[in-house]
Amino acid sequence: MTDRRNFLKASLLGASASALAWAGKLAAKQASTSQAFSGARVVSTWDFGVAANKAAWTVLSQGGHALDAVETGVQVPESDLKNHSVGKAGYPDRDGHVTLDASIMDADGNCGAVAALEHIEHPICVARLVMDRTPHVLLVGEGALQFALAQGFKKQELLTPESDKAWHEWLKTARYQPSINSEVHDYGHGGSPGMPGGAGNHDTIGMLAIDAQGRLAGACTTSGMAWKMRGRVGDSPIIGAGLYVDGEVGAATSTGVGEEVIRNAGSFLVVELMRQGRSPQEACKEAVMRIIRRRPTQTKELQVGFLAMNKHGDVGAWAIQHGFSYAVCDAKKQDGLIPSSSVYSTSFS
Ligand code: SD4
Repeated sequence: MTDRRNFLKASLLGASASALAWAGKLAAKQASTSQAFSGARVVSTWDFGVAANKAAWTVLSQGGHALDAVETGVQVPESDLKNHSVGKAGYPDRDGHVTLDASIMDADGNCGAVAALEHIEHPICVARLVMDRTPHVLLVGEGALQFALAQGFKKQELLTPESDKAWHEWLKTARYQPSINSEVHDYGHGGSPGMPGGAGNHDTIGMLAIDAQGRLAGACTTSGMAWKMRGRVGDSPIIGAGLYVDGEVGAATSTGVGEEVIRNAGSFLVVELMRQGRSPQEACKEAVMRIIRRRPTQTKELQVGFLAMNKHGDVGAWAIQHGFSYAVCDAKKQDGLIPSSSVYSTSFS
């Protein structure tokens, strides 16, 4: 655990002085209240957001729509076989089924989502089609799969040998303790209690973008909590919980223990706080504090992080625990990774 912590600290420090200086400039920019929109930008949760942002940037840098950018971007971790918390190769539920949750939303309130979807590598694309081609917002389970297949998606096995092995390891104790894992995402460096395979058990990608025309959009996709109960759905596909976008104000997304986010309509709350005049960072902080105030004991040792962007493209984040990071990409810099502020400054063991 200590090695892992050191690795994580080193990684974050290694986010480098230049990233921090850049983050400082971003924060200063955000502090200015009458900031005009200054160009396209995409942000996303965790370190795997860097690669996802670059894919989104291929759309934004060519003048593409923010909605297409976020759909393109989050497909990167969905296909990444080393990533065990999003898409294919995600850790399964306690019965061995990989079930995926995803949502997508634009500035005008158009949105689509899928929950507990099995056998489809890119749930975000199915969510986009729920938005574009159905009168509904959310399809779940068998119905979501039926819709995906009817739209031409191919059914495939999402449980990789590596994830299957990790699941069998977990079955030896079958200890489910989502609250103890708050570390930053890592791809197999070290491990965490109850988490053979060395990966965190809750790292969703939430991505927010503003395009050259000032249009906002967001996407969120995850395999949810590893070893969850069959049928469990987290915050990620729930509009207003894991994702919310309002073109008049801004956008927000979340990561961490979804139950706490759902309880507080987290992303909606962040957007409403921005509507009342708070900066993205202040809004994320207040939403985190709201979660803690409502359940101070239960939330002491679990992670929730929010990431927000206002309609000017200013960005902010806050988390309960140390270790959350977010990736920022714009015309100046495509691979920024910024450590989020948090309520508790040290990870617990
Ligand atoms: C969930 N919020 O299913 C998701 C998991 C996750 O970072 O974030 N992780 O509860």
